Amino acid sequence: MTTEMLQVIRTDGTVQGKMDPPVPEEMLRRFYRTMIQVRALDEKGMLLQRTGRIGFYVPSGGQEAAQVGAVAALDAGDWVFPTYRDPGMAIWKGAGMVEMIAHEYGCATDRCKGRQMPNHYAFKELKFVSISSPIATQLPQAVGAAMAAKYRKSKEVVLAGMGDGGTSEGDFHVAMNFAGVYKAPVVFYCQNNHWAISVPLHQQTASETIAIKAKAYGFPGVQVDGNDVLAVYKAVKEAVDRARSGGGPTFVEALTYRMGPHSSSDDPKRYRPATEEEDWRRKDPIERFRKYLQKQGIWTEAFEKETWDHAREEVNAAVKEVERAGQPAVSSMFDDVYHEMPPELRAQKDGLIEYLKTGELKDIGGAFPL
Ligand SMILES: Cc1ncc(C[n+]2csc(CCOP(=O)(O)OP(=O)(O)O)c2C)c(N)n1
Ligand SMILES: [Mg+2]
Repeated sequence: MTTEMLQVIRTDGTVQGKMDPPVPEEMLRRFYRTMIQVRALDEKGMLLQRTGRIGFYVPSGGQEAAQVGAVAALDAGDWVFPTYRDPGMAIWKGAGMVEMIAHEYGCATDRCKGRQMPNHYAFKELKFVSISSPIATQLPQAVGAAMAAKYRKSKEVVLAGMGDGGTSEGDFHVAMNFAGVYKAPVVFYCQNNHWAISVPLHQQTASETIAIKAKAYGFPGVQVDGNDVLAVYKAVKEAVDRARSGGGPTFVEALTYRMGPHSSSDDPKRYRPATEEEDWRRKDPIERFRKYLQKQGIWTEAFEKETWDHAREEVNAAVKEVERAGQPAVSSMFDDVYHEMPPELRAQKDGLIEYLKTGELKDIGGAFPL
């Protein structure tokens, strides 16, 4: 058990740890591109919400390295049980921008048919499991999936994501205990961004660190600089390798910061000092990785421009496409509930369709209140 925070890239972009084996250059570029895709999606997501085109958005600015470094340590066949602040994990696993944004709109082409909360993506074929809104409920599910993989001798590993706030839930302790006892092939991955909406970390736990809690459950816990994509990758890769080789769970705590509001419905100025945000802005994970790439001779201005242009064009084109899709048919809310629709529900559906024909029902939109 170590209480030292693992770091590879210092804030000035110089290297202090060692990547062994080294990360190939193409993968370094992909880290950068994906982090920028997440930020471009965020910029647009907040604008779309502020201009009333979507109801709700959850930004994850500041946590791009924590998302991308962790998911990159998995194999394609591994599972992610994410939180609502992990779009980078979905993008890395192969989710398309059109599908991501269709979900934000809950439009006719949204896979969730507008029935899930925005930002609660689900990509079955990518093993990116539908996001649970009640925090930490995904953790026992993730351990269950890991146990299933173990029984099937499949070598699949499960990443179980949570925030610092999630660690105060009963589900967190249930999952940790079960995984420790049965050596489930799971990596518990906590993005400690220091806030759970307006609740600061020191009101969340009296423990020295969150990672140290793993010791009580009988498996290793490590703390890593969550704004350092290489450190996150390294720590999670070790944990994934341990899980895959039968060594059981690991807990990884990534220290990071939510640079924006909790969601589009939150105003962090009401509960945290601006100086704290400024301090963390200086540790911006994208800036830090850019400096690193620059020092490695990989970054050029042309690469920067091309990466940002591509990310913004991709997002803008996706918005255009999604807006053409329109809303799901109101009558679709009756679908997928029963294999054969019971007569009372059929009557309600028919009644609603008749009522809609009167044209009395106008705009039923509005901001989601969370
Ligand atoms: C069981 C439960 N209680 C309360 C909430 C309301 N809620 C939504 S997000 C959140 C804060 C979670 O904080 P954290 O786990 O640190 O994740 P972060 O939002 O910082 O990424 C809370 C309390 C919820 N969704 N589920
Ligand atoms: Mg948090």
